[in-house]
Amino acid sequence: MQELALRSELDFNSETYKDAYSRINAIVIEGEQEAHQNYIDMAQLLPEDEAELIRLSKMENRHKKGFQACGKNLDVTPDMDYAQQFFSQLHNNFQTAKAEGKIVTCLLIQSLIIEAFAIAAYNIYIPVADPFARKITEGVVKDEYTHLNFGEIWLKEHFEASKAELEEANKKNLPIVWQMLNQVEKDAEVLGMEKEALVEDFMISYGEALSNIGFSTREIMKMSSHGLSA
Ligand code: Y39
Ligand code: FE
Ligand code: FE
Ligand code: FE
Repeated sequence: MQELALRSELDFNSETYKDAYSRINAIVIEGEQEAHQNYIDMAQLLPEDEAELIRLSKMENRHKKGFQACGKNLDVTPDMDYAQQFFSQLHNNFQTAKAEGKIVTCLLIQSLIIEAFAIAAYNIYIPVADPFARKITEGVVKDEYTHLNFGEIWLKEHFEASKAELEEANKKNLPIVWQMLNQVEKDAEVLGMEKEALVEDFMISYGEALSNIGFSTREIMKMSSHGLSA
C-alpha cells in the first residue's frame, strides 16, 4: 500500500526526478554501449560463435538508442562522465581479461553479471517508468534474457574446464556489483526503484544462471556470499 502511495507521487517532469534520471539514464546508455563493444570483443575470442555474438552486439546498440530516446523524451541530458566512472572497474576487469584471452572471465562479467544487473534494473524499472520509457524497456528486457542465456549455454558446455576461472572471476567482480548498487541506491529510489528489490532480482537471475551452468546449491551460496560486505 505504501509502495502504491509512493509510486503515485512520481513526477517525471520534476527537477528532482530529472536530476536522478540524468545519472541513471547515462548509466544505462553507457552500459548498453559497453555491452555492444564487449560482444564484439568476445566474437574475436570465440570465432565459432562470431555470427551469434555480432547479432547480440547489434541488439545492445539498439538498446542504447532506445534509452537515448527515453532521456530526450524527458528533456534530460545524460551525465556520461558519471556513467563511465560508474562502469570503470568492471570495464577495466573486462579489458584485462580480454587482453589475456580469458573468455570465461569475459563471459562472467558481461553475460552473467552485467546481464543479470540489467534484467534486475529493467524489471524493477518497468512498473515505475514513464509510459514512453516503459514500452522501450519492456522490449529491451526480453533481449537481455537472450544474452544471459548465451553465457549460460556456453559455460554449461565448458563447465569443468571453466569452473576454477569462474569462481575466481566471481570473487573479483561480484563485490564491484554491490558497490555499484550502493552508489546508485539514492538515485534509483527517486525513480521509485528500491535497492532491496534490485538486489533480490539480481541474485535470482545470477543464482539461476550459476545453477543452470552446473554449480551446486552449496557452491552458489558460497559464491553469492562474496563481496556481501562491500
Ligand atoms: O547487457 C546489457 O544490455 C547491459 C548493459 C546493460 C546494463 C544496464 C545496467 C543497468 C544498471 C542500472 C542501475 C539502475 C538502478
Ligand atoms: Fe542491452
Ligand atoms: Fe545485454
Ligand atoms: Fe528505501
